[in-house]
Amino acid sequence: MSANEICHVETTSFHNELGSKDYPFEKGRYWLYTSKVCPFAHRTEIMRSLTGLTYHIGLTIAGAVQTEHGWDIGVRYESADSATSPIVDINRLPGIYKLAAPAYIGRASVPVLFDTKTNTIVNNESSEIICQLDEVATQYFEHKTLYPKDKKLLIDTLITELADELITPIYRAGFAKYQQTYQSYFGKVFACLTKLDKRLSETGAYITGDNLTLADVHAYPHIARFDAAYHSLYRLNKHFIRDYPNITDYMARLGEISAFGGTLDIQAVKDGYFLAWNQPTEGKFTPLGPEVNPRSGVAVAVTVNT
Ligand SMILES: N[C@@H](CCC(=O)N[C@@H](CS)C(=O)NCC(=O)O)C(=O)O
Repeated sequence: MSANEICHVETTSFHNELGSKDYPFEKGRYWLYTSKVCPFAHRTEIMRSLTGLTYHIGLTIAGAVQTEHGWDIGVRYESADSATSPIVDINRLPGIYKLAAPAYIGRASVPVLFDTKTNTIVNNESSEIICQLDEVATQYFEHKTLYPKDKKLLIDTLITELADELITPIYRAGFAKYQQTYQSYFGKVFACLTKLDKRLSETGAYITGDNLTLADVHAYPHIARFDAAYHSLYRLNKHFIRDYPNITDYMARLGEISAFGGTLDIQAVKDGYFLAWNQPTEGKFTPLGPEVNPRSGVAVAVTVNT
């Protein structure tokens, strides 16, 4: 399998619904597998925390550095949040996929929302998982939805824009094999950041206005990884995020919310990207700079004291 084949713009295979007849919401029944490096998995950690579902859905955060054997859930990421996987005899995430669907031969990606009652995978697509967490928490608890009916169209449009104009181009540039391909996606990434900076100068606190929505949960994880990882690893080096004043303020604002800033670990992100087997660099070591705000990921200085 080549690096391009496992690039993050690939699709996922499990699309069941938490809260449906087959997967009714029950305290303690479902389990999330994530990794600190993965921005898609990060969305689900943010949402689990924002909804208060931390008390109802367990979490195993895999070791941040992925190898060719898949995510390591045996030696998990050390934190108060990350618990031992309930499937104790399986140490690698591909084993969980095999248990859930023995004939499955696709990627064993994070995030995974797993059903411990039937040993099946409910869903492995972050954008769907976060919607489902939002819905379940709104239905059963006092969570105020981040996907209100009157804003759905706007939120969907912004999420699609972020995916097509920022997130996918980040990976396409990063894994490009030719100058021209790299250049064209490089241009798209920085055009989108300029557009987002302008948008944030007009909207107020968050992407859609004064209230936090699912669009912010989509935006934060990739932007938080930009200065420390994508800028150098994927050669997206026209600007740092810190060169965009409104995005910088926005990221600082989100970083103050514990579900966002408290779930970001920039060192784990850097190790995960720079030491992984499937990244576009030969040297397997982690760069020392830039110095970033630990709650937003935005560079505070581009020099580093060694
Ligand atoms: N579309 C998926 C993407 C998930 C994804 O690409 N995860 C990556 C890490 S960032 C992964 O686990 N890759 C492992 C592999 O492909 O083997 C989502 O949004 O959940």
